[in-house]
Amino acid sequence: MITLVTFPPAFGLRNVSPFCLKTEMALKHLDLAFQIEEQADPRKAPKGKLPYVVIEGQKLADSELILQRLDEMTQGKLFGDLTPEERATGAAFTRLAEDHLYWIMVASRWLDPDWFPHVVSGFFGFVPGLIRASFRVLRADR
Ligand SMILES: N[C@@H](CCC(=O)N[C@@H](CS)C(=O)NCC(=O)O)C(=O)O
Repeated sequence: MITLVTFPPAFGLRNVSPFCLKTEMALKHLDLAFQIEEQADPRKAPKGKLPYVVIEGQKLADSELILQRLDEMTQGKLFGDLTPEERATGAAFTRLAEDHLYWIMVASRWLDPDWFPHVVSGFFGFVPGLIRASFRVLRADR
C-alpha cells in the first residue's frame, strides 16, 4: 500500500497544493491502492515540503520524482505513450507552471490583504483564537 502524505483540505478545496493534487490525481488515474495521510506541518517531510509518498517503507518527495516512480512501477502507464519530444515539451510546461507561475498564486494568497483572512482561517484554523487573531494584526500592519 502506498501512503500519500498531503496537506488537509482548505478554502473548500480538496487540496490547496497543486503538487499534492497532481500526485493524488496520478495515483487515482493509475488505479493504484493508496491511502492519504494528512499533515498540516511540512517541516517533518523529507524536503520540508509536501507531498511525499511512502512506498515499501521508503519516503520519496517531490511530485515530479513521485510521478516518474509511479510511471516505472506501472511500466509506463503515465508517460509511456509519449515521444521524447512530447516529454520534453511536457517538462518545459511543467517548469513554467511549477517553478514560475506557481508563485503568482502564492503571492495572491499571502500578499493580498483581502484574501489574507482566508489564509488565517484556512491554514491556521487549528491555532487558538487569540494567537490566530494576532496573525491578522501582523498582516494589517504591513
Ligand atoms: N517541487 C515540489 C514542490 C512542493 C511544494 O512546493 N509544496 C509546497 C506546498 S504547494 C510546500 O509544501 N510548501 C511548504 C513550505 O514551503 O514551507 C513538488 O513538486 O512536490
